[in-house]
Amino acid sequence: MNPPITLQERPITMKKSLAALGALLFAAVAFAQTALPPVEGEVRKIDTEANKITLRHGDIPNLEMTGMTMVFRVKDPALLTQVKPGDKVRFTADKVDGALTVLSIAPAN
Ligand SMILES: [Cu+2]
Repeated sequence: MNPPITLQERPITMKKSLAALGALLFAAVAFAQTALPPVEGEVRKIDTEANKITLRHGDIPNLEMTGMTMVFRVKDPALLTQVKPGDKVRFTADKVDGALTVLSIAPAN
């Protein structure tokens, strides 16, 4: 005698709902990463060798920072070709592997 089909289908349904949950979590994480608030700033110095940029910046709510001038690491070296010292910019920053990192940057005007 064969077991009823419904008993075999159950684990498959379970797997499907777990996959759906996983996709939802992934989407939530992706959204959280793209939802960083844009910050006003001005480029003071660019160091392409060290992959770093010095920015005078306004408030960065997600890092609980008020305005100051400081050095950031840059996530992608290509970002340093988008701006030059003296540029007014808009950027996003977050802590990546313990380092304050610029994730996006573009001239403000
Ligand atoms: Cu700062």
